[in-house]
Amino acid sequence: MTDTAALRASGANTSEFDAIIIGAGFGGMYALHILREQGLKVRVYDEAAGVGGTWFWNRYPGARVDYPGGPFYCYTFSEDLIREFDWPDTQPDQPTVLRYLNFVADRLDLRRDIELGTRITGASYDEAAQRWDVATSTGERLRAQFVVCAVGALSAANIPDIPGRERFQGECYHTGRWPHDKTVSFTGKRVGLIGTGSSGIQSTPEIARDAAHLTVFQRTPQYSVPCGNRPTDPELVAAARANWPKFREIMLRTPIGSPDEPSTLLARDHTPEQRRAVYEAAWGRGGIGSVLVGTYADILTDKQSNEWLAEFVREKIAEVVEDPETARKLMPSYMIGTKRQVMDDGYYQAFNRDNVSLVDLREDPIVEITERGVRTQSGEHPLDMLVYATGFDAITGALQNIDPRGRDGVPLTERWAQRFNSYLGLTIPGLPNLFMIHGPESPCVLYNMPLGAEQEADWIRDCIVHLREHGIGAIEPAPGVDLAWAKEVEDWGNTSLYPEADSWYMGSNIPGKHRQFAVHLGGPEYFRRIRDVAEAGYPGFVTEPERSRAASAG
Ligand code: N01
Repeated sequence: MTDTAALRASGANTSEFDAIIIGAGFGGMYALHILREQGLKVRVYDEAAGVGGTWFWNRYPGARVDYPGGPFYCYTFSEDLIREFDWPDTQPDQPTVLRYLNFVADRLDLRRDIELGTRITGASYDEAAQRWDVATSTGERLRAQFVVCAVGALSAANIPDIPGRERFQGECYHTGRWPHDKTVSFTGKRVGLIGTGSSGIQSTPEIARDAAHLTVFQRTPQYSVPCGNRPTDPELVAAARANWPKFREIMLRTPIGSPDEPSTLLARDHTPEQRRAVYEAAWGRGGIGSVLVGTYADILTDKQSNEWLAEFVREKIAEVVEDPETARKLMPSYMIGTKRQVMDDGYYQAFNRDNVSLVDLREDPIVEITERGVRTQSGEHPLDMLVYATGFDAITGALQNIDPRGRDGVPLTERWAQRFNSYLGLTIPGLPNLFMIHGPESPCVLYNMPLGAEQEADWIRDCIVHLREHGIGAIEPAPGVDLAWAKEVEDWGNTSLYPEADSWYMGSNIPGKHRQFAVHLGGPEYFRRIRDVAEAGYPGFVTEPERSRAASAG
């Protein structure tokens, strides 16, 4: 029996809402604010002990915003919020972002409608009533016409199934589930770190500073660029505050929702000397946007352009890392940027320390985890602490963990067994009245995520208002539109080099997950596209007249 069916059978009291939002991060908090403004009775549920979503959980040492930050990685809809919060750095650290989200929760009086420490354990659609039955970890029974999944693209932690994983007797953490109720100390400890994506690379210098020894277990070497964090420029902040609509308009126009215009230069139009000067200038400024988007327009579309930049970064690694054998192991070979680009603050330099060593798992694979450490083919590495920086079942994992049952009781995991599908990256065939923020086939992780969440949540609000105004009780994608949408997403993907890499964008990091590019690359084109659908009266959707209105306006 499913959680929701068991609750229904138990006769537990039901709380009725117009909309239930799952997740109290950037997307969920904004959706609460704007749905409440429409007079809807709304409640947000989150498993965490605080608001913040991804920024609540990812509090590992060194976690920072890797997007153009300052007043640009935040809510953009309110000039008051822009004026009232001071961002100290261009690449704010995790505590600052979490402080910001708490500030917003108070400023917009969101907390009275947020239930923390409460996981959604199941949801099933009652076709006759046009309502979702939702079960929680605290045994509550909820009912709502609409469910908004703001569950986070990077929230379902991936802990690889390495033999002996349960046997390790030391301290053990995942970067994406870092403890919020205690301070983790590395002092005097032998620490093992598995994984060299953003989380592993950002935490390496921080752990190395205090640990007795740090062993980094690397499967795929990465290109990391300097993060270039610096104090926020007061003149830029003053200009942004004085002219916020203008700044926002630029962000809405640029491909990744950034305040910086992308380069329009092509690498092949420059001489090697000119290219070097462009790369060096970007390297000096630091930041992912600066190096990947600010140098040449064709880095992610032209293999030669990509290789020129990749070679430049490999040269930088060779310059920094003193031991040639370690430098060799750190050299990446995949096309730069096609796995999620990483930025760091002293990653390669950390390997010049006496207390840091690198194990190249391609040459010396992990055999098992033991009570006392990690055994690779060459022998055991004794450890007091093991840190998994092994990423997430990205974009689809968190939704599948909830596994909502739509029409005919079919669970999402079954619908998505062969491939995931959506319409507009916002809705799923067979799951009426369920919406996603940063779902698969939306721009999600390849766009400014707060700005993307605002635009997607605005679309969801407008859709709900439209349904209410027209006496419509249920909406869902029409048969076949998901296939056309998948083709559109694939066509956008094929304009780039992304589909050629083994990355979590492609699902390749999870054993058994099918290979499918999960991101819509259209950026502003995507948002124009979904707005057009709304303005045209929602073509591609089928609707049913409303049968009853259970929840009253709040
Ligand atoms: O996860 P990842 P992450 N044995 O999937 C390795 C965002 N983020 O948490 O590349 C050994 O990137 C895996 O190896 P491989 C950002 O979008 C943002 O670091 O699959 N190793 C890889 O090295 C980012 O991309 C910030 O061969 C195994 C690592 O684990 C996303 O979150 C900060 C393994 C996982 O890297 C995820 O980043 C941090 C195994 N069995 C994160 N399985 C900001 O700054 C996996 N690996 C905003």
